[in-house]
Amino acid sequence: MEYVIIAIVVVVVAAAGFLGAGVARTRRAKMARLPPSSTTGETATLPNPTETVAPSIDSPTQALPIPAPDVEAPDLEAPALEMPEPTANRLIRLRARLARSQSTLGKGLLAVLGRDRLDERAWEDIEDTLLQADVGVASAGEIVQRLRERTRVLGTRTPGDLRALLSEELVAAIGADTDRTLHTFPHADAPAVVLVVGVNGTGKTTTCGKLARVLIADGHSVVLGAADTFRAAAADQLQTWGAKVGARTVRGAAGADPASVAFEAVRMGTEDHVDVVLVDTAGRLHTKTGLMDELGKIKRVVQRQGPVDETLLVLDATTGQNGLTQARVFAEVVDCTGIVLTKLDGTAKGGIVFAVQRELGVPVKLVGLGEGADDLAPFEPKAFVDALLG
Ligand SMILES: Nc1nc2c(ncn2[C@@H]2O[C@H](COP(=O)(O)OP(=O)(O)OP(=O)(O)O)[C@@H](O)[C@H]2O)c(=O)[nH]1
Ligand SMILES: [Mg+2]
Repeated sequence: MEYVIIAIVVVVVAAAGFLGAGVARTRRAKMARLPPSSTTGETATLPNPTETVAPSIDSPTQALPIPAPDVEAPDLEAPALEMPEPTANRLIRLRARLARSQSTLGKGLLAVLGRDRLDERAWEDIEDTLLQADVGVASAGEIVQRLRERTRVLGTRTPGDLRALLSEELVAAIGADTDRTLHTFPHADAPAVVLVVGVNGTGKTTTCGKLARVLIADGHSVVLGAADTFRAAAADQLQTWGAKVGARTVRGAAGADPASVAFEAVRMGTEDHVDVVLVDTAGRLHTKTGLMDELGKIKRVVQRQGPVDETLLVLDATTGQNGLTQARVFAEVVDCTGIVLTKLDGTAKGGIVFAVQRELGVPVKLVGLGEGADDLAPFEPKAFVDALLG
């Protein structure tokens, strides 16, 4: 009998020891999946407005709260940070991306100027070529008039001289002296704030991601604000861009108030002494509140902490005059300070650069020339015209 009791005690002790080891292993596995407390490129998530729990938006150096045992911490492995390409002369390096516009607009113009006689018909053909490339009636008329006048006065005839004149006139029509500086320099006690707005699908989120890379390549630190809470995937998309270059993303729960996300992004940027906060916004909404009201609110709420330094309007170059009409509505409501013209690589209508500035009275500051991470270039009129004329 004694043997039986001793055997039972031994079995019970062994089983308890085995279970204890199993629990400890599970805990260690869960802790290993927690994001490291000092990782850059991490995410801060705001709670759903209906939640009563205080938001977990601590600075990266603060200890993270221990998760409830039944909550799986997301697998956030620290990615190897990419080093974006320097931005100097990007447009020159990406000039081949303008091939479609070059072969219609550039080659078309040079072919007419190369004719034996520059008669009435020739000037009409030049104007038509400009119009077909979406340069717009007013700009096309002006370019032709000035070119015509100067060739007459100067008696220019050689192809080389005509090309130089054409180039000068195109650069002048775009505005060689226009200030295209991106206002991204931080203030004494607050980051520079850039709002990115535009119709859905134009490339806002992509532009935020690419711009973060441009800024980081130029030595700035960046926080991204995912104020497009309309699509759940939008914040993920932005966060993916940010994580690659070590920019933190502030995001809210699906359907959260976009203005509160933008506010929090700026607050966090200020607290962390970051140089620039980039705020991505929605291009459409499913609530009754109009998109324009929403954008106005985002701007007002952000301005409680300091100025909005840039409001960039993203415009898809392939949508031509249609896109321009939609952009006009945005420009009227939010005071845009610059245009980002995307997808110039996918259109033969690069002339939209001329029309958009004239129509909206806002300079093109950046151009998108592809889907690649470093395919966003500061806009330089001379390099652009050189690329068009080949
Ligand atoms: N070829 C090309 N594609 C681009 C460029 N910029 C953006 N895109 C593509 O355009 C598509 C839409 O881009 P998004 O950044 O998601 O557009 P969005 O404005 O944020 O869209 P919504 O959030 O739905 O309003 C993506 O497939 C991008 O890769 C560009 O310069 N060239
Ligand atoms: Mg988007």
